[in-house]
Amino acid sequence: MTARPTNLDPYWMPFTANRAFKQAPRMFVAAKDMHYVTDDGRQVLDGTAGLWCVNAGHCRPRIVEAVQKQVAAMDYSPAFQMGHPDAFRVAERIAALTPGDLDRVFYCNSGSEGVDTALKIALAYHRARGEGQRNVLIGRERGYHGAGFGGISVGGIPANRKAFGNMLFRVDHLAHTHNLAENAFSRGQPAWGAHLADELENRIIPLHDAGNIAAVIVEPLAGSTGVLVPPKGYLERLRQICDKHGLLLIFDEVITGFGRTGPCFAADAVGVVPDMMIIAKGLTNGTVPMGAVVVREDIYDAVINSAPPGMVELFHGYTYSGHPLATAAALASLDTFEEEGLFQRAQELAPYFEQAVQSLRELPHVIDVRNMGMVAGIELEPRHGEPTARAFEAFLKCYEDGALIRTTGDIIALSPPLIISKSQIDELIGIIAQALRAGGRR
Ligand code: PXG
Repeated sequence: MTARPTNLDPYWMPFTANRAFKQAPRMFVAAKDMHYVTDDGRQVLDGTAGLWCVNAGHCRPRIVEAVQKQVAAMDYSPAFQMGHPDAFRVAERIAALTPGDLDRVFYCNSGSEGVDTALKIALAYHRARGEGQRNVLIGRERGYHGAGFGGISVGGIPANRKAFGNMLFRVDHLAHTHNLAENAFSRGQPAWGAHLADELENRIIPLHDAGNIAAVIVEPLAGSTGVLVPPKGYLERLRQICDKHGLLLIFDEVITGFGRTGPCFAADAVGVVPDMMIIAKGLTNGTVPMGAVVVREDIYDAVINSAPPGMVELFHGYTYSGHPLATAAALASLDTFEEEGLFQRAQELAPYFEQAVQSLRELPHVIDVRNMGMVAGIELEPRHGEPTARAFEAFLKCYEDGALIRTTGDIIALSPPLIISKSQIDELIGIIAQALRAGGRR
């Protein structure tokens, strides 16, 4: 079904300017490796791995075949009080990939559900240990943790919160780490900013009392709000403070997982092991929705052992937790990552990618370029009285010229599939440079 539908009205599109889109729609109808195909037959180079998820590139045969085979063999299996073998296999594979004793895996279907699940497990864990008063959750400004009520509560994006009023109420936020005066044009992790973690100890803990706080949740690298790379030493410092006061540290690795920052997880890149990790997106290479929360074994044990034998221990889960199509896609994706050494490739390609994106600093209105692994943010000076317009015009121009980029505010975010070649990096940066030059006239 590739012909353009005549009626675009019924579909209420997510996080999209519906009216503008429906006047000038942009539609993809096919994808292969590094490219999408538009409904008017143009190839578009994917600079964003879809929405940060297609890390191995599009329609990879192994993944396609695994899903096709699975849908014909067993379409669905009940998630509660029943199991199917691949759900256990995927959990074992994930546990082997995640660092430290992150060894128990709870499935969901998206990052947003993963965030809610992690927050609920944190609360259940403290309660199981007789510390149910620990129920304050700490997020961070400019954090994105999906669109559920839990996620927008600990998240720190004003626009995602302001229309919705009711949120979790025992929540506080750390300051974000973005500072152009100190860190503009940093390559990799910026040098300035580790001390920002001290706010947890100096302001938040005294205010709420450590004994009332359940968990701190952060994206190790904040993606959605414009690629905010963690300052050197910052996440280490958060870890130390959480340890000192018995707070769980949750890393939301929905974007950073599966090679985006180089190694499998950002936790590996910075050498910090959280108590829980949320993953989604790249887990199935974007093919079938799937998310998971990976927790320390003793967190699982505490919750499990607090319930009477034979009883359900955690009253939480989803109809589609560990869906057979998702587990088939996950196994095939993890095999693909492994066979192709994609995380290794990401690390090897990162310096070339860095050089290429940093070359954009000379272009009109570029006020910062930042990068880590295979992710980069290019921040533009907002046009007076028209915030977001400059970046969105660049997005439209790139799309016309054959490249998909992502913008948030006046920041361009790049996160190409890890299979991108050097010449495709050059092509992507060339198209962006042209768009920035064109936009530079205003
Ligand atoms: N946590 C993080 C860190 C995310 O980036 C979610 C949770 C929610 O995941 P789901 O699967 O519920 O959407 C996300 C999602 C963008 C963009 O371009 C980012 C996301 C989704 C769509 C667009 O920045 N991140």
